[in-house]
Amino acid sequence: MPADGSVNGRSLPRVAKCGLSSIANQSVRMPENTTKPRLKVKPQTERPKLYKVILVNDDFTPREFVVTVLKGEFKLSEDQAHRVMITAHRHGVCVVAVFTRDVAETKATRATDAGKAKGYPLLFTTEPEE
Ligand code: TYC
Repeated sequence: MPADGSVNGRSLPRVAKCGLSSIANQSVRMPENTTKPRLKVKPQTERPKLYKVILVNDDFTPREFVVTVLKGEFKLSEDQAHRVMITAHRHGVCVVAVFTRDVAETKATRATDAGKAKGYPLLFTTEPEE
C-alpha cells in the first residue's frame, strides 16, 4: 500500500489510530453478576431415598397377631406375612418392605400402635437404605 493509503488509486477512509496507551490506565468495569455455564447437566428425575421397615421380635406378641398386622398394614399375603414373622422370630429382626421416608414411618407407627392397642410390645422401626 502506498504511503497515502490509496489502494488501486482509490483513497480509503482514514481510520483513527487506536493507541493502546490511551486506554491503558483506564479501569475496566466487569459485569457484577456473571454466571458460569453449567458443564454437567443434573438429571431432573432423581429417585427418592428409600427406608426399610423392620419388624423386631419380642417374647409376648402372639404369632398370629403379628401375621394379621403384616397383612393389614403392609398388604402381605398370608404366606409372605408368615415368612416375615418367622424370620423375625428366629433371627430377631426382619425387613418387611421399603418405602419413601414418610410412608415407611407412617406404616411403622401404625403397625406398632396396633400392637400397643392390644397391650403387646410389638415393634416396627425404620432405617435408611444404603
Ligand atoms: N416371638 C413371638 C412369640 O413367640 C412371635 C413374634 C414374632 C413376635 C415376630 C414379634 O416380630 C415378632 N409369640
